[in-house]
Amino acid sequence: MDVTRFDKSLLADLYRTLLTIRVFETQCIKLYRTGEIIGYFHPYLGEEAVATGVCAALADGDTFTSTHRGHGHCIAGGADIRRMLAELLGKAIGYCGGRGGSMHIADLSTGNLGANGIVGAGIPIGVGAALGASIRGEKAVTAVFFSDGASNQGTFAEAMNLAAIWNLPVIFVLENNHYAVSTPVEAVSRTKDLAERARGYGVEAFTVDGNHVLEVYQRACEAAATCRDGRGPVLMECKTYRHQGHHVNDPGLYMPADRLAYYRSIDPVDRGRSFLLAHPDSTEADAETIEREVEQAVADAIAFAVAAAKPSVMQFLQEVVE
Ligand SMILES: Cc1ncc(C[n+]2csc(CCOP(=O)(O)OP(=O)(O)O)c2C)c(N)n1
Ligand SMILES: [Mg+2]
Repeated sequence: MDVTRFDKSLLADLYRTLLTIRVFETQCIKLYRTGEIIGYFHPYLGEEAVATGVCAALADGDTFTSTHRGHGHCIAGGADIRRMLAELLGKAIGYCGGRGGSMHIADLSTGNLGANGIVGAGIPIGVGAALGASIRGEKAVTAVFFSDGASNQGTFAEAMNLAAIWNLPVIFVLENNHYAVSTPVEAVSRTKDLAERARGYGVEAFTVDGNHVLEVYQRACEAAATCRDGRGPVLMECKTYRHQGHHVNDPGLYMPADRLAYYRSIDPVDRGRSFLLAHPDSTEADAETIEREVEQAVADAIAFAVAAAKPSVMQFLQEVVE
């Protein structure tokens, strides 16, 4: 792929988003280790190009649904990382008032219909949003993020079939990171490419390198155009790999060292940096400026969230007992 044909500003934006997810989660894991963040935490490290490329292809008014591994979708969708961090620290200013934590962040102002702790549950929610947009005659598209494990849930089959018969504007984004907890995808699927599953429903589908942000972006733009033309849905399978176990306390010993090394050699953030630098008008200083700004933004978000107030008991109960 000729990366020099993309605008420098797009390459810079993509690198900034990739790096923000990387730095945000790396810092959050430190806060987790010191006990400031509690509960489950499923890192998106290694998968950043999927959310970054897909969300960059979405327009104002589009929506998306997320998963238990949702920080990347949230950030790429445009969420305020200060309020995300506040949520992770259980603070009142957090996206769910400090009640939801990692797996429940939603941000309707950026089209984020919500992370979800139930595997596969975001798929029909996204299809419902697309049905609503289609009934209202809007041109909006919904991206539905889910992973290989969720593609074995009944919700996938039912939602896919409904989206197909109603030609709904849905981009099914199958983040194939090759594991559902410790179960390798090969153990639970006979198809080499999970994209094949969509074709059985008469749905256009393709497989992309999920560690290549420009490939993801370009194919997501095409998928969005297909959906806006009334020829949806589309499924894009993005092949990627986690940098670590299923959640922060899973050592991931079942992940073969050579495969981990391979995927680290095509790290999405490093590649995003090299795509920016491949542009004839880019300099090393451009990348360094982004790096400084991202580090600062995450440091500011941590300071903001640490200083923020915890909810009072009454605040905490609001909307729960009402
Ligand atoms: C319906 C349901 N079943 C089981 C679980 C427990 N669980 C949480 S994450 C997970 C694995 C999901 O794998 P996948 O869909 O591939 O997502 P990934 O973790 O790879 O992003 C499981 C089984 C759950 N949260 N919901
Ligand atoms: Mg998976």
